[in-house]
Amino acid sequence: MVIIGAGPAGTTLGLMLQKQGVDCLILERQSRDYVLSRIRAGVLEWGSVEILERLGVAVRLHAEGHIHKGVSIGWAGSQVLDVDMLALTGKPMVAYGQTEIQKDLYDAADERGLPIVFEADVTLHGVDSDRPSVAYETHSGSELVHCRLVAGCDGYHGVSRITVPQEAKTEYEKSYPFGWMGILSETPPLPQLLYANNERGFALCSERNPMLSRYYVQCPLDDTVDEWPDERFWEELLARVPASAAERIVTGPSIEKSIAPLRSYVVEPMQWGNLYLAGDAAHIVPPTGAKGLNLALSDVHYLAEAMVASAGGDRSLLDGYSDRALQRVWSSVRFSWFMTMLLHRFPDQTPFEQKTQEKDLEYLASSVAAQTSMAEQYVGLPL
Ligand code: RFL
Ligand code: PHB
Repeated sequence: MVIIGAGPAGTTLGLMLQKQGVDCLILERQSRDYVLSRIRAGVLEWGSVEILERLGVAVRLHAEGHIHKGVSIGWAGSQVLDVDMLALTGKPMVAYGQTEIQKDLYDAADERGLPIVFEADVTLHGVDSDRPSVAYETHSGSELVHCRLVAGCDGYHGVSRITVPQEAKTEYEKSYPFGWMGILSETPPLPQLLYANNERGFALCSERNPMLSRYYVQCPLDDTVDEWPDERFWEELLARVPASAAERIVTGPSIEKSIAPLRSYVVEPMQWGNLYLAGDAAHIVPPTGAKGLNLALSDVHYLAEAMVASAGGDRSLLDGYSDRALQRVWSSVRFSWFMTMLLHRFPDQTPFEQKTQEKDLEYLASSVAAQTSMAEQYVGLPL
């Protein structure tokens, strides 16, 4: 097998296949240091924790990850709702940065001799035939690898999905008219994740570890990082969260700052010939539901099972991979869209839409059934 992309999806898939005795090679466009420097997700579903446990890469996650039993939602200035996901569903979430997961996955790959070629310029050939091949060029020359199956785990901007001809795929897309300006700061975080819907826009308080906080504020799509000096960021964040949270937030210099656009995207089917797409290569969700990384892990859970069965001669799981994965993908796409619509202020929001959004939040606060519905999707539907 050849796996394109050594992000969380590709590296996890490689380790899963290797564990089952299936040979594979991973090709990554960027350098190892570059991949490890990207600041992304922070919240893991319990199902994702179990996937990493089964793979034997969760020792540091358990030692350093922070179990969260719920999240808080602030709205209408001072209202705060604590959704106790653990009490409502029996499952907690774990805050553990994607960067740390990626480090653990690369360390396991090194120890177990899983080959990853970094800084590889990849092209795919004949993936719709029985003899796919992958050509790649690195600083040390060019190679051509023949294989049975190709896994496209190369994210939204990779080569895999664009190799699938337009007539063989259907794309579903929604973009949102804002982005998230995110910072990391070496300050103690709030004890619980806090999402805030405020008239100035959305804000999120999250964490990476007891001395590293991650904060986001909704910003216009065309804003640049230069327009957000630390003072402006903190002022805006503190104005958007309820006063009870603002007085507990410890501010400090940012050590990382970036802006991400929000979009929902799904390609169907997630396979073409002998090419199988997984993770962000096949779908993107806005980060509001904390689902992207979790979906990448559930896709490769299904894909590894299918690839292992096919190595033993049974192709039925491979043939059904896309249908199976898309069930979970669309649940998370819907939930992430719902959370995005509930918690952000839209530039063209009418007073009517504003009123219905407020009513949604009031209903959530007053109904255990509504909170249970949110909780069961936030902690993750079963695999
Ligand atoms: P990745 O991580 O993009 O990895 C793909 C890898 O493929 C490489 N690549 C190529 N390699 C070879 N040839 C090519 N032509 C290639 N083109 C690209 C890339 O360099 C890269 O290394 O996709 P993957 O593995 O599917 O993992 C997906 C997750 O990274 C992503 O969904 C999450 O980060 C999304 N996300 C969150 N997900 C969660 O589950 N919980 C969260 O709390 C959460 N918060 C977030 C997020 C994403 C964010 N941003 C920046 C979009 C918060 C933010 C702000
Ligand atoms: C994060 O910690 O980066 C994070 C947490 C929750 C989200 C999105 C991002 O919904």
